[in-house]
Amino acid sequence: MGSGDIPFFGYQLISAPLQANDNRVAAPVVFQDADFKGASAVLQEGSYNRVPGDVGDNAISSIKVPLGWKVTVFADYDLKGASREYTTGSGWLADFNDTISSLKVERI
Ligand SMILES: [Ca+2]
Repeated sequence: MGSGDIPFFGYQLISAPLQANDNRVAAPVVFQDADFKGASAVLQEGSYNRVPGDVGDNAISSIKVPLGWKVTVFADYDLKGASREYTTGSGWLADFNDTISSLKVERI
């Protein structure tokens, strides 16, 4: 059984490849590398004046955002600087790659 397969009362649910905006994730997740790889941190609702967990400052390269959530990313600490809103995930943050220093997470 692969790591993405979920045993469920004797049945085995074979998971499809995760999509960028995957509502099977319960909360937004940020990743250090593109395509949802590398160190990651699950986000709760609220404001993060620094990037949480092991991902690090100026390191986020991809993000998953489930339906019903919005993640606003900021280039500087304390929710300052250039910002962008994500209501769907992205496997590559392009010009925001390795620039994020703080985040705001909301239910919408
Ligand atoms: Ca990175």
